[in-house]
Amino acid sequence: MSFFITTAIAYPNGVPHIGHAYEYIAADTLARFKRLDGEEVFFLTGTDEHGLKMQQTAEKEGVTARELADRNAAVFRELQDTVGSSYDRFIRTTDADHLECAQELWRRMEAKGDIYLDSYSGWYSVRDEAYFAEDETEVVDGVRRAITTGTEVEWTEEESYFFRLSAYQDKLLALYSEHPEFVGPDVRRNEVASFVGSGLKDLSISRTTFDWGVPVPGNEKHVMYVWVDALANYLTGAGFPGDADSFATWWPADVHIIGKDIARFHAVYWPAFLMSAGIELPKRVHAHGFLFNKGEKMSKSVGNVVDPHALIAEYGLDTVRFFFLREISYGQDGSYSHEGIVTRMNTDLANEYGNLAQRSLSMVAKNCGAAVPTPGELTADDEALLAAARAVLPAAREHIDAQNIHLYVDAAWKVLAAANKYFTVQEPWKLRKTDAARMETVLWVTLEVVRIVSLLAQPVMPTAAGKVLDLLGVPGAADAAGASADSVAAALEAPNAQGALVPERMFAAIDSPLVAG
Ligand code: ME8
Repeated sequence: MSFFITTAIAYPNGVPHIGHAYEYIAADTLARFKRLDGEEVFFLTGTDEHGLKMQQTAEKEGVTARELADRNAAVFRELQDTVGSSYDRFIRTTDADHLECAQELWRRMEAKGDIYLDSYSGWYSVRDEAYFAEDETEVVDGVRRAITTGTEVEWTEEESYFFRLSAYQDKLLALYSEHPEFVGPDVRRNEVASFVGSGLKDLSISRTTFDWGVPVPGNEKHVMYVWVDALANYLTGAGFPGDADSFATWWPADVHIIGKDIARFHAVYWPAFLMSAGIELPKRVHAHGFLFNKGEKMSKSVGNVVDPHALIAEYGLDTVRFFFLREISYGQDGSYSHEGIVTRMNTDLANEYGNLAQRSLSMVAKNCGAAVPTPGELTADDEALLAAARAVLPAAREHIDAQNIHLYVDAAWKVLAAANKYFTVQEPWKLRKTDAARMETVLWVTLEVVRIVSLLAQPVMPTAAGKVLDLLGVPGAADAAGASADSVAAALEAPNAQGALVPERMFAAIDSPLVAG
């Protein structure tokens, strides 16, 4: 099975912030889960380099748009590595194959009769790279702003190509009702459906007043509206139009991971462009919420923009990844703070996970000659705990397919809580003197749960979970936890040191219990 997952491609007009890191971490976790579950994964991310925002920022900085893009694209790519992202391609909309793809998409929409030349006059927000109707704007302190985003808009009047978006209103409404899974979470689908239901105007899709963009085929006076160009990146990544085999393998995308502010572009414009071009639609668009610093919107003027590198340097990568995915209901807005991170680190990680692994492993080292303990007959308590642990994987699959990442982590941590209780009640340190055989069983059951939880925790905390699995002697675990996609694939394909084949599906190991090695 193939699984194609994408993130939004960021504007490299500045350096990345914590919201970008959050999006990469979540998408990476989904990609890693699918890989460990035996699927062929293609994880695409990158930068959205054209448009007026890039051109204007470059002018302010006294560099060319190309120089600005080169400089910051490198910073975004580096952030992907810093957050441990296992992306397969980092696409830049200035890549040659992307130019070809965006132009082919245009030609197809044109061939369908959906593109016409006219003139545009209306409000445009450079910050949002979006057009706004008059009634979507308001004047605050003498400055006209978009109501939803608060960004300044400017009057724009020029010759422009239009896309017949109005012709797709009914088709889009039919899409949302026949395929409610197309947009998640529900609140975003309702928003988008109500926007479409209230009537769609044709969309201006080219500009003539600047030239930093993809030239319109057949009329080089125009460059494409940056969102036509940007959305096309998902097709470029899949191999459109040149690589038919690749395209057949990866398209349609399984899920586009984006933030809620760009749901309209992905759930209205994008499917309309694709319908027009006669290309299959992606299976799902999932919009996550926004991150706030202690509940406040991050902004340069408030001075609370946190550099993701600083956060990771302070708390460690696994902790930051775990915190974001555990703390925030994926799809809703979330807040982070020093106190919040430290609490999760101390309770969920140090106590519930680290302590249990450390105590059970060190008892094994001291009392079982460091070999895997041999279980005797299992009690009802043993069976119940093991059953709960083994039930997490099927639940996890459902949570992951609905992008309910927080529920997935929660399911694993509930089992850990039960295991901690079990360990306390069973008192294996007392059994050591009274009933060594029972002690071994209790340790075996505990390690079994630690192993299962660690397998499940790998996509979230590749390094920490990989280390625990290594200590437990689970083959291939450390390699599979590696940061790059190559090493994951290699770990899944290559024989391990003992010469035995690493289970192709890492999670299949959940059903084959811990054995002495
Ligand atoms: O929108 N919290 O780029 P971008 C969480 N180039 N997520 C956030 C966030 C925050 N505070 N701020 C931004 C663009 N994001 C376009 C995308 S895709 C074909 C083109 C998310 O750099 C945002 O929602 O402004 C988006 O998904 C991503 O970061 C990139 O935002």
